[in-house]
Amino acid sequence: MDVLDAQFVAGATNLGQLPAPTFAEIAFAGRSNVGKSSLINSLVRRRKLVRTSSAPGCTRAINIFRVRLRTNGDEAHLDLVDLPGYGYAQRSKAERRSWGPLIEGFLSERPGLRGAVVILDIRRGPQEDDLQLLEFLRSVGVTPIIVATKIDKLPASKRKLALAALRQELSGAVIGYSSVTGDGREALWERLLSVSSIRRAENGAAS
Ligand SMILES: Nc1nc2c(ncn2[C@@H]2O[C@H](COP(=O)(O)OP(=O)(O)O)[C@@H](O)[C@H]2O)c(=O)[nH]1
Ligand SMILES: [Mg+2]
Repeated sequence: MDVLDAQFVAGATNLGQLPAPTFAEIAFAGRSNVGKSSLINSLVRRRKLVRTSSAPGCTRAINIFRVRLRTNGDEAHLDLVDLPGYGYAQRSKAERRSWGPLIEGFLSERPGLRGAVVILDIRRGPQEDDLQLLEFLRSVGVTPIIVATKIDKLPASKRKLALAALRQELSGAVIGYSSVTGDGREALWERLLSVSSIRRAENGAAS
């Protein structure tokens, strides 16, 4: 799997501003500062495609990035959708409430959405709002792809145990990831391609 190209397509602070979907889409969601932008940059191997920040909570828009990739000798496109971070405690309640409809509206109404990557910090595990998001995804039938990031912050001896505990707590698959070392990148791409039906389609009919 090679990323041939990745570029910003559109950003919007309300759903009506978004362009109609063109290719399969995967959403990325997580608490502010969990490492969502870094994860997208690491996936596409562009250091600065998505702005990362040490001042949390400053991305309020939905941003779409288009990736052109090659897998099994064929080219395909996939749109990665960076959703606003949630759960930033220092924001006002009113401001936090205003984000819910944007995130939930996108996840429930966007045709062509194939799955949602839910990003957790391996050191903290799921917080209440992460669990709410997972429940919401279940209720609208969007496939969750759970990623535990920043695994480089744990000593290697503790990673396996932490991942096993998370898998048990969430009763499902959890992909360990580090945007610093690239650990987990292949596993996550494999999951994204399969959820997007890109791999299956390309193995079958020519396009
Ligand atoms: N050590 C380490 N730091 C990370 C990782 N991912 C993100 N960070 C750091 O965490 C902070 C927040 O990252 P960012 O991608 O902006 O988070 P976002 O708010 O969820 O988009 C930044 O200082 C990043 O450098 C990771 O995998 N490992
Ligand atoms: Mg970000």
